[in-house]
Amino acid sequence: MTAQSGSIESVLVENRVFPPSEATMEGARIKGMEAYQALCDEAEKDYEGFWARLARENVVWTKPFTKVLDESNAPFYKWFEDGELNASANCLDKHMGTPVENKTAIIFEADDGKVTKVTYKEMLERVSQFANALKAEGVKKGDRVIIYMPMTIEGIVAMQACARIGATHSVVFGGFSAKAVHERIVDAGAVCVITSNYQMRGGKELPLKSIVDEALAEGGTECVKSVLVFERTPTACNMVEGRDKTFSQALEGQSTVCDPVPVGAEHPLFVLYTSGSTGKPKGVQHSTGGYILWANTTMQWTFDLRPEDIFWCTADIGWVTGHTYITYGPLAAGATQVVFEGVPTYPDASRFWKMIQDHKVTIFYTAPTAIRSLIKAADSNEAVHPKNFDLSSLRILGSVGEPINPEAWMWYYKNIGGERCPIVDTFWQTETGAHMMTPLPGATPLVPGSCTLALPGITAAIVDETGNELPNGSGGILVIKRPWPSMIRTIWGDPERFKKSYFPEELQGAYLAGDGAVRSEDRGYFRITGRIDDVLNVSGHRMGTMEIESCLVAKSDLVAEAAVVGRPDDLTGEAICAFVVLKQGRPSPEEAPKIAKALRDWVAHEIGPIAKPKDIRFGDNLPKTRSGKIMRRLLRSLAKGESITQDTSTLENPAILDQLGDAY
Ligand code: 6R9
Repeated sequence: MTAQSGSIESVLVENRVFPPSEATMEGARIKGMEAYQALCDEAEKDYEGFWARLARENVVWTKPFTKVLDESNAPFYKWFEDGELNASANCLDKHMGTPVENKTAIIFEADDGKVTKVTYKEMLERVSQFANALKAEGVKKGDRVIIYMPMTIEGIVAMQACARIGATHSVVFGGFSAKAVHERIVDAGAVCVITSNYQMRGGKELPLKSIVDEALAEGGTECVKSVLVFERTPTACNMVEGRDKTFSQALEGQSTVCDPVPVGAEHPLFVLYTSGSTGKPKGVQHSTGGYILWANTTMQWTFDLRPEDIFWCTADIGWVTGHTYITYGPLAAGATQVVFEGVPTYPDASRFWKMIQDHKVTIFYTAPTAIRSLIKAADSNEAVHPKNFDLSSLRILGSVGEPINPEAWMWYYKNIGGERCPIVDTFWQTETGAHMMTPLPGATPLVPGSCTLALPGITAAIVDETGNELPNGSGGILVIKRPWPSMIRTIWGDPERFKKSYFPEELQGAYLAGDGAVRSEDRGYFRITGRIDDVLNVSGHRMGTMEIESCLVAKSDLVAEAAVVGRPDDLTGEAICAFVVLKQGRPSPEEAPKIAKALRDWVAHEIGPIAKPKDIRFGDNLPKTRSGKIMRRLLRSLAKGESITQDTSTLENPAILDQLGDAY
């Protein structure tokens, strides 16, 4: 937190402002800044009363809560503690007998373009049947279930089915390695793994089940009693007698009726692992009541959701965005949503635009990294340019995962939104559960590259290293001053790390987001300047530098020492750069590319392809201070290709800098 916060760049002056058009404001749920302000005032006057009102309006309770916020054991806050509910019932059962019952819940488009639709009623039946199958496997309330699935209706059904019986799911992104799956199974103490034989991405059939097998072959996995395998493709996969069942075997004879199990509001709905500043990923634990409340409310507020909307969030269920804005939020809000299995560049880079046209998408929510790569593709190939498609159905655009640069924002605004659709630049995190700061379509004047203001009830502020609030215009540390319902409850199995990571003593009880930010002088708008810890944001995916370092060093036949830093990248936001000292010493220029490839393959195998370093540089040593500390500041400059102007007098071995010039 301390290292870089002083060097946060100052605000680039951004003069362009786009107030909401009359058409956007017409019928908006939160219409005009006065309406926004009224909600903020309500929260400020009576914080608990505000949240209690929303919790009564937006959540169905089987047992109403009488207490709102319990701060007695801060920072282990409790919300609506004596209330009871079921998350799946809040997404499905509550719509039965209403016009939503026979509405399409999911329009699924497979990698090969095949479209399948499911209504809310059908979803309820499928989730119930799957929940019964889980029960038959002995899975019960409080158990943990690992889900390692492709983007499919079945993945969403599996998550909802866990929620229905009160089991805590932990979804592992389908691009992660066997080692990552193993670590999560052991840390969570999972009793069941739900996976798929293969996944289809960009026309390729990629294995998933064999990765689960590899993970389960390692020690510490005795907790896993059963593995359920979705047959995504007809290709056979290894099945272990007595442990593994296909979905068809597991579902056979199971009833499509299953009563949802009521759980306490604080019951852990899910644990989602994310990178932190140490080598070990953190299991971010979320509650049921507060989480569902904010998932549903933000779905309605941020996207100004209307009954006729066709919503499309392009995230994967392996990330928090997929949890909140695919599996839970849209269903809780009764929306029709598009779910996409594939990748934006297959069969070509117009796939997103074609899908918006085909499904008449009205709200489109994606990541800056996707936008940047599609800009690049459209620039070099007319045929995939969005101008060839009818995007007139669009009403609202969204951005999430990393800061969106003003150039990409303008392109998105003009070429996708036809200068008609507001862009909601939503800032939030795995830990926050749902949106924290975002413009509201019918209220907030937009400024490219800014997530504008905190949602009503969210007390975002910028402070210095001692927790004192800074005036607009000065960069600092982003905090949330008061607890909010959808916040992280703890790190699974590590309450001490939770306290230390998010509520450091210096910050006077505020939640430390881990990002730097600055507020504009005129409007007080927030602009996120990037992580202030050892976490990189590569294509919107969080990667811990320590995690990659530990992985490189674990290749002990080759690597003696490694340091990983980020550098800006036009396409991926940040790129991973590894500085490596080999046991054999510096490789020859002929050898270096081969060793670099071997190291990349190793990282892909150990963590996942998204963690592969883009640049690898070799030296006889790393630049260190006389006391032996790696000078990361210098490594960051080298990674950027800058000439070293910093003071290197404390450096033990200045000659090393010359060796680190070539990237492989
Ligand atoms: C939802 C999600 C969280 C980190 C966060 C920040 C970055 C996310 C952003 C943004 C600028 C936005 N981030 N949204 N930065 N503007 N609109 O991405 O969760 O994977 O946990 O990442 O992503 O750095 O701290 P997660």
